[in-house]
This record gives sequence, structure tokens and C-alpha cells, in this order.
Amino acid sequence: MKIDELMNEVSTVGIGGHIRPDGDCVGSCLSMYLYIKKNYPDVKATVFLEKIPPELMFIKDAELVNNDFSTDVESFDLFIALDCGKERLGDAEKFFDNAKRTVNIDHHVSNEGTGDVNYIVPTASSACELVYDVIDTDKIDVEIAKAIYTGMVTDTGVFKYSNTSPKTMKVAAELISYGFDFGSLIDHVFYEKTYLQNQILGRALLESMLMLDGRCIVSVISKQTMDFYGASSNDLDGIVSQMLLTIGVDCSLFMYEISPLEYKVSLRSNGAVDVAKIAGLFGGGGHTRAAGCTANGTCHDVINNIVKYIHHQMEE
Ligand SMILES: [Mn+2]
Repeated sequence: MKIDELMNEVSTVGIGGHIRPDGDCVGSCLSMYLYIKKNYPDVKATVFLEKIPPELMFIKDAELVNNDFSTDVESFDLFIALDCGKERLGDAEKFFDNAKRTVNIDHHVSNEGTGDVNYIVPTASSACELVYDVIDTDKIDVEIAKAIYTGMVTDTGVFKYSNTSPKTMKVAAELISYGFDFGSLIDHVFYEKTYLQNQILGRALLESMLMLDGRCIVSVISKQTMDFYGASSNDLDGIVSQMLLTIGVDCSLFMYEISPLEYKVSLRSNGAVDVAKIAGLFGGGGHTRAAGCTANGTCHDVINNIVKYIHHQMEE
């Protein structure tokens, strides 16, 4: 599939991605937008996304994205859904339904293709990697390259997760040939934290404890501590992954109190333990190496209950 082949007699294009947009969603939508704007200057293209996280606002034309479109009605000649099927477009689903023709580009294995034309590749690292496939790479510029690269960086955890393929690296290699500062881009979209986030990360690490002969690491942040720092749940992102990087540790458990005797639990594993199974026992879910659940009880009860099952799996 090539986007250029779908642009005949198209004068309006709508572009949308999933609710709570992440780097791949924003990167794929904006790279597609920038490509159409650059190569089809007479076409009116509009991107519809929920509020973009601040660290992604550097992507060119992010400020032109339409964030509040719940009441808009428009019929596009072409609507392109990226990084999701039509059912996760949120308020933009109506534009998809009303469009004369629809395209769906995604890498989620659960998506069977919701467009008239579909390009669904579950083995691809990211929707951005698929955008690179469907555009004419002779007709891109440094801003388009940065947008695509951003989504590849965030969805692969900086080329680290198992979805990273030799092809991912080849595409990334082509993109950095446009000569942008990819080191700063990676720090900005992936590693940088606010002072508050670093403080609470430090607190969680300081108060962590090793269990199961050092193979499991556990830490808890109370509601009182959250309030002391003025932290919200997204200020805790990345803590459980950092804990897993402790030498000798196979499984990390991080939890924070959401209300008295109620905890949000995150689990990470290097593969030795299937944490999705464990989270599933407590009504949660996820993947083998990353999962979560909500658990009730005192923090000691919750830790003991969950660590018991981690222990069982390690014994098997
Ligand atoms: Mn994605």
C-alpha cells in the first residue's frame, strides 16, 4: 500500500490516532500530516487527537492538532486511522465512519483492519515504522524524519524491546541521515523527568527492599508521600522498570496507595516470571514482562499475597 496511490481526487484528509495519545500515535499522525502537507499543498488535512503530552509538542505542527472536536461534523474524502483500529479513535470515530474512504495503518495484533484499505503489520515495531513503508521516502524532510523516529523510539523503549527488528534499525538509520540531534530527541521524549518525578523515584528506590534471596524487589509509596510531593500517578511512571534493573533481580513490584487499604500494583519481569499470570490472579492483566492490578488490604498483606505467587513461579 502506498499513500500516494490513494490521493487521486482527494481534497480533504482527516487523520486520527488512539485516545490518550503516546509517542507512536502522535509521531505517526503528524508524520502523515506533514507528508501530505508537503507533497499535496492543495489538500486540506486535519489531525484529530486528544491532548498531546508536553514532551511531544516539539514535533512540527503539533500545535495545529485539533484537540476538541466532540461536536464537529465533517465528511472527509479520506480518513487515515493510525496506531489503532477505528474503535479506539475516541471522538474522531465519527469522522472515520462518515469518510468517503478509510485507511487503517496499525501494528497491534488484535486489529484485523477496520478501513477500506488496511496496512496492519503486527511484527512492526510501531505505526511510525509502517508510515515509513507507505510514503515515498524520496519526498520527506527532516521534520517528517523526526516525527517518525520519535514513535519508533517510544514504542521500542529506545530500540530495546523485542519488537525491535533489523528492519527497525535500517529505517532508523535512514531517518538519522537527515541530520537531527537524535540524542537530545531520545532524552527529551524518553528519559527526561521533572524534578518531582526524580525525587519520588529516589524515594521509592531508597525505601525498596529485596525479597526471595534478592530475586524480587518491592517498594511502596503511600498516599501521604504522594501528597507530600504533590505527585500524581503519572509521576510514578518508570519506577518499577528502574527497580528491575537491580543486579540479581528477576521481578519487581511497585505499588502506590490510591485510597485507604487499596493499592495500584505494577509488576515487571525479565522473563523468569510471567507477571501477567500473577496480575491475573488479582483481577488485573498485561504482558509476560509487564503487568498490573489493583489489590486490597494493608501494604504488608498485598506484598505478602503477591510475592507468594512470584515465589511459586520461581520454584516451578
Ligand atoms: Mn504504537
